[in-house]
Amino acid sequence: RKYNIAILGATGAVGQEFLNLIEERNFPYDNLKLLASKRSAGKIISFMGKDFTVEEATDDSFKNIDIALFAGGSASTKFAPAAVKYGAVVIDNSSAFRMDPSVPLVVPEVNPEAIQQHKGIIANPNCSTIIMAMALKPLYNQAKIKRIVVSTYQAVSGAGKEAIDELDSQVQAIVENRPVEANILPSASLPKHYQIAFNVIPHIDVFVEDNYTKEEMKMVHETHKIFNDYTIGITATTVRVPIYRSHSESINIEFVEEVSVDKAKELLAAFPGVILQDNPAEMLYPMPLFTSNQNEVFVGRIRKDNSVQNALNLWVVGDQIRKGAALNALQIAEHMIEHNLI
Ligand code: 2RA
Repeated sequence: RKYNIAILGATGAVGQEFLNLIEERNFPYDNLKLLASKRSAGKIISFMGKDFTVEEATDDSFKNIDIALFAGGSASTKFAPAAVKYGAVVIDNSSAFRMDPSVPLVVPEVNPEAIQQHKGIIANPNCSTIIMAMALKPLYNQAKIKRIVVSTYQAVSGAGKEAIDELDSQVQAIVENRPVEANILPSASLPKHYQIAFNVIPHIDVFVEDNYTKEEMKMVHETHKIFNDYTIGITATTVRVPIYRSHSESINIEFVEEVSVDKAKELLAAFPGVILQDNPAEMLYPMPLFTSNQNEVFVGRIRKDNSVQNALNLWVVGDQIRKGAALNALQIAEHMIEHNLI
């Protein structure tokens, strides 16, 4: 069977990756509708030898659509109800519905069973949460997790195409000894902006309770929901770094019982969607240089944390636009097709 697909946010970094992946994975589509804001409507995108004109999204855009892939942003809140009303399954990469009890929050390799509870919308977790969840799940299957301390090193792609372009232009300006412009990071909506080239910014999204950021609290609340385990202690520090596409994460995990380094390596190497890259003698460890544009999440630098009982340190790297967003969403659709859920 083939499916009628709509991509909302087709002209952004995640929207473009949806198209790359649909082609690469030979996703069974019949009709494809590319939707965006009024500003982007009219753009021509050539895809698989055909030219598609990007249309301005309206409620009626979702008539006869089977699967609506939402790249993210405020448009999700606006159009999800209409898409569901028209009978489409919405797979939404925005944060709008992630904590809604009636909306499954899914990483297909981690909690696929949640998909069938959907009421029309399935939420894609935040990129940094997905990447961490892929490393946690094989270990969590072995031993319950008591506490997680995570620090992230997040690519500019997480802040969209404009942030990627801004890193580019800042590096060019510095190389050519011209003044550097900063208009996007930490977030376009904030009153102040900082240069990201040759800098790191310990601020992603906006500040919330206890001077954590929304990004840090997403890692806490979304991980609890995905694992359906609200007893795990989680604390996060999320940082923007001058990297184009991959998010890196330093994760310290405390288990209720010992998980040896060898056991952890065995479990991670066997987990679908994870690649173990851990051989210090060969200087082998995950780096954005190797993980960008890849589908898997890469794990290395696995060490016993000798400062406390039953704890390990991991270094985890994954492509934010692929597994962190577009690939995870498309895999949810693939899972639904495979299990006749759509
Ligand atoms: C970021 N995780 O990296 C957020 C949203 N994609 O900016």
